Amino acid sequence: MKLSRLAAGLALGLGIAGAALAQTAMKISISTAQNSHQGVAIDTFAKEVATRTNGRYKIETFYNGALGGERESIEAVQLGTQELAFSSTGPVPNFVPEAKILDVPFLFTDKAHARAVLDGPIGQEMLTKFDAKGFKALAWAENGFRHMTNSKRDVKTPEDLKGLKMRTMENPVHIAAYKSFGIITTPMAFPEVFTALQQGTVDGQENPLPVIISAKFDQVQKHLTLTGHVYSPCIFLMNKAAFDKLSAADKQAFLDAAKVAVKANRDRVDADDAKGVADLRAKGMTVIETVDKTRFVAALTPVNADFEKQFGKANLDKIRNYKP
Ligand code: EAX
Repeated sequence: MKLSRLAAGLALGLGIAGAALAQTAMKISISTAQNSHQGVAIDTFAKEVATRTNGRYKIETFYNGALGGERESIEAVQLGTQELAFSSTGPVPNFVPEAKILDVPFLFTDKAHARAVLDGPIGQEMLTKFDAKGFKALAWAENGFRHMTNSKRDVKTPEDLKGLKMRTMENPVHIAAYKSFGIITTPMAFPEVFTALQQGTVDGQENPLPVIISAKFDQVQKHLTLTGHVYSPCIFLMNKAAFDKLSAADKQAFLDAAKVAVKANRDRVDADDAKGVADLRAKGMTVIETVDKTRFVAALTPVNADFEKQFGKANLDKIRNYKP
């Protein structure tokens, strides 16, 4: 064993990682709070990387958009000013257009379906598309199924969405679809959303329960409907040059760490989904749990025709009908 490695192992064993030893620090960021499904993901990743590299790599974790919103973080990773980011796919199509197809509304039937697609050949092949853009995409993770909240009224049918001013992600597929519902779309980075809702700049927003809970949107939103209109993946992105510099064993350590983190992330999404409605009701939100999904799907017929043209019906069907 090399001396530096021994020192690192010892330091870690004694709980004094960060002492004088050959250690490379890398940054990773999320736009949600530490106490969230995304926080669990990067905290687990940091711990796993430290263990698997005997403390030679220290992953510094940043929460709440402390290093910028998701688009800015991805930009920083592409430039290499930040080594890693964990992000929803919201702004990803601006960098890797191939990923756009995943954000099509009502594409996935449930989380098991989405996870199977992302972990299977379709998702894994898509991860390789990031290479040419300066990224190493380590793994898909999860944000969850997105639901609508607003401060104006209960949304029971797609007609109830008409005229609502809603913050959207900076994602062209979402924006096109939500316009088709009659929503007045206002794209905005996540760190600005709470204030925009509080000040009434927008009436509503849409996000998975784990995000709604961790961002405390119940404090500024009254009405929640479980529309589940879009499955929102997350992704672990690393600067390609930084990844390429790692030894083969360390590359594997990072990939394995991401895999363990994805499991923790998905488990937390499941836990939040299981208790989210009761939690948010207890905090004063009215929650509509069941809607006639076929009506929401039907409202998207015109824009779906565009999506079929843009992505190819065969490609969409391949995802829709995927069986592991
Ligand atoms: O990644 O921007 C969004 O609405 C995202 O879902 C949120 O930042 C969590």
